[in-house]
Amino acid sequence: TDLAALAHGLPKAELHLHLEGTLEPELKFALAERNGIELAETTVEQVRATYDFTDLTSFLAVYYPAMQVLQTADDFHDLAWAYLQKAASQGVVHAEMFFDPQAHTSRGVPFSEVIGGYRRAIVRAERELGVSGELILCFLRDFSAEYAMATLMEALAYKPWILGVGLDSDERGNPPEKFAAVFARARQEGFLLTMHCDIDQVGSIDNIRTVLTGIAVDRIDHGTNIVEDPSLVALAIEKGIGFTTCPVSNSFVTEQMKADEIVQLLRAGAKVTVNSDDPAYFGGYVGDNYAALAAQASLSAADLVQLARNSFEASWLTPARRDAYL
Ligand code: ES4
Ligand code: ZN
Repeated sequence: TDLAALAHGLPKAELHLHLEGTLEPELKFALAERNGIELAETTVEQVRATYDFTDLTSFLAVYYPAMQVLQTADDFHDLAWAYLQKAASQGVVHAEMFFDPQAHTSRGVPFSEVIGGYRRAIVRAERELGVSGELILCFLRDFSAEYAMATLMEALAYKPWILGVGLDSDERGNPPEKFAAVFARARQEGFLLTMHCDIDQVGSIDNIRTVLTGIAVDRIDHGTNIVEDPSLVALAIEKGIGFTTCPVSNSFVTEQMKADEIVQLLRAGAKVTVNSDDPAYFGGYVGDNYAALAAQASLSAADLVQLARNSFEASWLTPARRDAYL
């Protein structure tokens, strides 16, 4: 339809994308072969058959083991380059991309290989695709705060290549306050801050309150449960906080897109954005997410234009570059 074409064609920023979540089965096989790794599956269909997620835990149980094929800077380059080309084909002109260094350093891959490869793909995308890219370092919240702090210290050597820090993985039992000192130090070092406040957890409204008023993040990833508390929604709007929602991902980890919550935030005037999260696993890149939400919530063309506009407003582009897109 025209709306789906608009969803894919509108120039947009992607603000919630895990680079490790862009590993398509075909590239997984190619990297396994290059690195001499034996995989349990031998066909793309067999790999996709394991993508039978019912919640975050069942997703993460497939997501982390797949990363073993990523070993050298070339591997990380090839992963990010494939994503950036695909994103460009769905209207992305700017991408602020999460990466999970601890998913690699914890299995012996040096931080320098990870970030060196990703950075090379970003420089290439700028030159060959006209797409700008930035990295956001995510700490894995199921590891210790000490390991997160050590990772932050290691990242300081690469400050010009890292725009901000985030927090992802399993939220249960790992609330934002566990990382308060790490995020305070990150802010001191000049990084922008965001955190996943996931959507399938009872009581997540408390975590949203903590990240808004205590940690004082610049953005919230997911966070759609905030609609449970209208006074918090008003506070987020007053602070100009962006929300990076991921409808297709939501439908996997919670069995619904959270379309009502996303539209409620859109109508309230919050800087709510639409993103792809882990597109290789959930089967939808960012344009597909705009289209899926539009179909589910009967959005208008003007709504899609507003969502794309929000993606620049909630981005961490410099004001001059952001305004050039508005
Ligand atoms: C993630 Cl869907 C999701 N939730 C939490 N952490 C993640 N890391 C990658 N995808
Ligand atoms: Zn995410």
